[in-house]
Amino acid sequence: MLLYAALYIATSTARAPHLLSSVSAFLTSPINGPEPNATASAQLPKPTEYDPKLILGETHNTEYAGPPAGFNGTRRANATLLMLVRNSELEKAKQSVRELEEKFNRQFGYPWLFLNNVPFDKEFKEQMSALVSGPVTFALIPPHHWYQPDWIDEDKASQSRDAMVEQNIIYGGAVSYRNMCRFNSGFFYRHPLLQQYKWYWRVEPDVHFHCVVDEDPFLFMEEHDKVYGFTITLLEFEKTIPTLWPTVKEFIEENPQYVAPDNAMGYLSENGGESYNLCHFWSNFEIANMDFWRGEAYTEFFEYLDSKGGFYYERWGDAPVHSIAAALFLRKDQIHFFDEIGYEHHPFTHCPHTPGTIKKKKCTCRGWRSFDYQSYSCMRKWERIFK
Ligand SMILES: Nc1nc2c(ncn2[C@@H]2O[C@H](COP(=O)(O)OP(=O)(O)OP(=O)(O)O)[C@@H](O)[C@H]2O)c(=O)[nH]1
Ligand SMILES: [Mg+2]
Repeated sequence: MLLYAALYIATSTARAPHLLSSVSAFLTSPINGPEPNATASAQLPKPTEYDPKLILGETHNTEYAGPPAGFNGTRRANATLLMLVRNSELEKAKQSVRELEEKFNRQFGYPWLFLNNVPFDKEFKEQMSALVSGPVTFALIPPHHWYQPDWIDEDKASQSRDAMVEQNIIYGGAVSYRNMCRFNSGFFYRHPLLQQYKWYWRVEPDVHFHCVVDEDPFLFMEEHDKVYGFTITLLEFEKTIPTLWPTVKEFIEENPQYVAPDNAMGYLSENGGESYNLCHFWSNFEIANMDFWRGEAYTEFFEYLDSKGGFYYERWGDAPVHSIAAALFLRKDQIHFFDEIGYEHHPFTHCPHTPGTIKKKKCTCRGWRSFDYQSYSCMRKWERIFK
């Protein structure tokens, strides 16, 4: 294992010398101390204990020669399969990976990248490497991309957490969940190992892929000028985002130049943007172009939201943050609904509804189980903007 790590660091830094300078920059950046509130996350090891070389990751299965001929032959997009995960979620992560490999990746051969805020353990790396068809990298998140920044007023944040616990709001008391939402909103695409990629498919532990994916979704996106792809759209818990929409409105009043013509505001709002209808794309599944997150509009947007502290003073999720940005800063036709990808993240399942697709894609889900037209879904609001 150590040999792999040494070899990988040697080869990756030789190929990309900027990685080393990025790591030095991370090392000199301010890093938070332990989290002050007595929540589960406060028990995490302090970020400074880890070897910064772990940020550059450890790659396994480097001898992989590529997928068998067929499908797209050897043409592949500049893409990675991406999972943020904890060591304790190994079995659930394996379940997701096994299904995506079987339904898609064994034929396409995209690399996997696993990210974690603590180092991956030996068991996780060994078992996952045995499961995937191609190269797989395990890497640490730079601490200052993860932990609550020290400019956050912790008294105010902890009062808000306590109030959310009182109201039984899911993950209302968790600092670690907030770290995760902020990381997924504004940092994952800045990880040094993601710089080489344009596209990612976000995968979570314990999800199901119900249909054969025999057309490359990355190439589809690229060839059809798509930027953001989803399978499930639903309503957000309002109590987790009370000031998000007013903040978005302030941002777009100050920066109207970022709002795209022919955007998807009609999906987000019933009254032209006066109020938010809570619709968002469920971001535990995303296939998207990171150039969008890295671009000026989203960078300014994320910085603006982050500066208001709502990831900690409330519990802003990456799903509404990504969705609102995609819906406002992209043309609506740059957002793609992947009907043919049967997908399940408890408690919701999307099963294809285009006639003939369930049979054609050998789906194991039943159409009637599909969440798409249930009351909590926003699919009708998505569809209405194309009528
Ligand atoms: N490394 C790491 N990953 C985390 C942490 N918290 C959440 N994640 C990952 O972030 C993603 C989202 O977290 P989940 O716990 O699935 O949150 P959720 O989907 O809103 O809620 P669930 O209904 O519990 O699935 C998953 O890929 C988790 O594995 C953390 O503290 N550390
Ligand atoms: Mg989840």
